[in-house]
Amino acid sequence: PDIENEQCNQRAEDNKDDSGLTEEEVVLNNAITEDPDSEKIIQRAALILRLREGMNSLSRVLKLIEKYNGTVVHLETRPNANETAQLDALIKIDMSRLNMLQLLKNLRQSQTLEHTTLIGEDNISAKNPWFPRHASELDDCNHLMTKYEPDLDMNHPGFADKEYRARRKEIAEIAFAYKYGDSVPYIKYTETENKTWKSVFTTVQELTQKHACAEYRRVFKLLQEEGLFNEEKIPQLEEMSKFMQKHTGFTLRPAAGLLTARDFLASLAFRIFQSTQYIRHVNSPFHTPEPDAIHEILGHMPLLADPSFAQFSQEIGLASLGASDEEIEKLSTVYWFTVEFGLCKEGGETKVYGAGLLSAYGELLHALSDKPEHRPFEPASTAVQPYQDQEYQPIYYVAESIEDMKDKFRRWVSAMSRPFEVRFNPHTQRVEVLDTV
Ligand code: HBI
Ligand code: NLE
Ligand code: FE
Repeated sequence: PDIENEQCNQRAEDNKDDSGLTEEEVVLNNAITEDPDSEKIIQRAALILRLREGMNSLSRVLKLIEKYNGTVVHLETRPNANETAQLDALIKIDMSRLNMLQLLKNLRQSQTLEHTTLIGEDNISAKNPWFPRHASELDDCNHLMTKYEPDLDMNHPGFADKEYRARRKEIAEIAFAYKYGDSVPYIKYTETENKTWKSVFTTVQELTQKHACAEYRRVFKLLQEEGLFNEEKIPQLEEMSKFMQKHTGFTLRPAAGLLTARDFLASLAFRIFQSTQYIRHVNSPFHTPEPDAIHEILGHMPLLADPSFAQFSQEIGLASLGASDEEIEKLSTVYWFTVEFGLCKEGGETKVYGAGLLSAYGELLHALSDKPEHRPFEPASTAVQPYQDQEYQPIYYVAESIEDMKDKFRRWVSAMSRPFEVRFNPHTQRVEVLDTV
């Protein structure tokens, strides 16, 4: 056995350089010596070990972790499927990077390996993704999707209009410069922009009387009474923000354009709505494929000032934090068929609560006609229904009521596989994470 061990050590030696480190350890080591903070940076890692002498081996490993000033944050064992005298263990530890390297070296050395085998190691950051924990961190959640921009899309009504494109840029700059805590900058809208508003507003005002859900009509009236909604001029986002804050705590921050679904949904977790501030092109007042301030103000803001709808909006936002890409896709599809294009029943009639319909009368009338298909809202199937974001929808989902839609959503979303839970603490305005792994 001694000879065998000798050979074994010799082979291990062959892979090492003069300093006695393997190649990957050298790389890691170099990174660490260049980084004066490596002693201070505590990282979390997961080790999967085979413990050859069961609990005895476990106590050796734990002593070793203690020696390197590590903290065990999670420990699980189970009998090895093939060799019941052995245990497999999952140990998650917090430890400085420098000590982590030493610990891994030690675990790999033959002395420790007689008792344990290091099967896997993982810096678990993939399972612990970054997401904003406080509204101030939304300053980093403003990634745009390059879709339907007048500079890029030849079908955009503003594509050939140089002046329009320059105006869009000017207003986008305001959003890029915005930082948490600022009030939303005032925009002096042009005569043309106010004219566009007027033509949309007067039609929406008339149509929503008859076709919008009761929750929308209630707040719309309030906004008119307070003078914020009138046909003459586009309301300022800062004033809309103050109005919503008074009713539900929702506030606004300016967005430069269509944001990624992840960034857009994240802000909702903090009861913050990222709103565009530019106005659609004057040649297409009644429908635009991309969000603009008219869509945000007429479509979204009345319902964001409704307590129950605001609650739903925050819950879909909280569900998105740290979700996988696949889950984000499902959440944004549900968002699309509810918040953007939802229909609901009300006293035997079908009404509209989707913002994309409330701000686009062409599509509103289409949605309520017998042309498109109406299906009952069911989160699991709705979440995987491909949708159309250039033209009118061929399918709409009808909820029994907004309240019922919210209940169904809650039941569905609670089965999502995120390995932790989040909750919003209104006192600190922070999202708290409860590890359930
Ligand atoms: N970005 N600025 C902005 N406004 C929206 O309404 C919006 C968005 N990004 C994505 C999005 N809406 C939704 O369609 C879902 O993907 C969440
Ligand atoms: N089609 C809507 C409108 O014209 O107001 C905007 C939809 C944004 C998703
Ligand atoms: Fe929208």
